[in-house]
Amino acid sequence: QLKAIIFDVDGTLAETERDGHRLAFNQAFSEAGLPWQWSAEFYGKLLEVSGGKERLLSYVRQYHPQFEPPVELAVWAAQLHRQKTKYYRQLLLEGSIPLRLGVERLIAEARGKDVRLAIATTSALPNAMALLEKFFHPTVFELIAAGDIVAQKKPAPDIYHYVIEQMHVSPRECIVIEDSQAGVQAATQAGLPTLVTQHEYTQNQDFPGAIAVLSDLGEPDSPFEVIRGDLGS
Ligand code: XBP
Ligand code: MG
Repeated sequence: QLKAIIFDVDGTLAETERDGHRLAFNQAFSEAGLPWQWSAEFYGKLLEVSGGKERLLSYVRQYHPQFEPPVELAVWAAQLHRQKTKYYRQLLLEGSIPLRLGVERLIAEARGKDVRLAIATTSALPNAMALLEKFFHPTVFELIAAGDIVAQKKPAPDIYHYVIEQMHVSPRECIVIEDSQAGVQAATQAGLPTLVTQHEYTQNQDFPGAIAVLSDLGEPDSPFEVIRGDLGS
């Protein structure tokens, strides 16, 4: 019996990376007087590191090892990330990023059947909230677990362990919806059955342990495609 659905945010509820997080980072770089600009293609590579601050630090270490920030590198990264958060929230509020196909429908159906709903995301809480507040009533998700609430970000299972513990559910009574390999790794390591809705940045990834890989969540007039796996299991 399905008791809860746990959703990832970035890439799963909405395609936030290319025209959201990436552009916000670029705006923050310009504002800081830095000549760095991430192309959509290059950002796909950077996405191997989850967490915006972690991604930024890994980029600087790899591509600008001589960069000398005015303050300690981690402090500088946190400051730049705060500015990036401001720009990201603006982009979302302007309405440039819609929900993915089928997300709203599935959430409405789950609510109709008293299936509990929660969020498990790597992105910073203010970023996740900007998206959730724009599209959903505050009572829709009983738990929103985000960003630095746990020590280790995805692919570590910490965020999913946290959600299971807070909700007092057995992992087998839940379904996780994720879009990335790191997300699947995190969820399956916590014993959670996981469905993938892939997209441009994750279409070449493997999702070992996932129940199935889908094109999206689908709508009656635009059904999803099963790319791998078996929904009957
Ligand atoms: C999302 C992330 C986040 C976003 C950026 O992963 O890795 O870091 O890219 O958001 P997931 P922040 O979908 O697996 O949660 O800058 O707020 O970290
Ligand atoms: Mg994701």
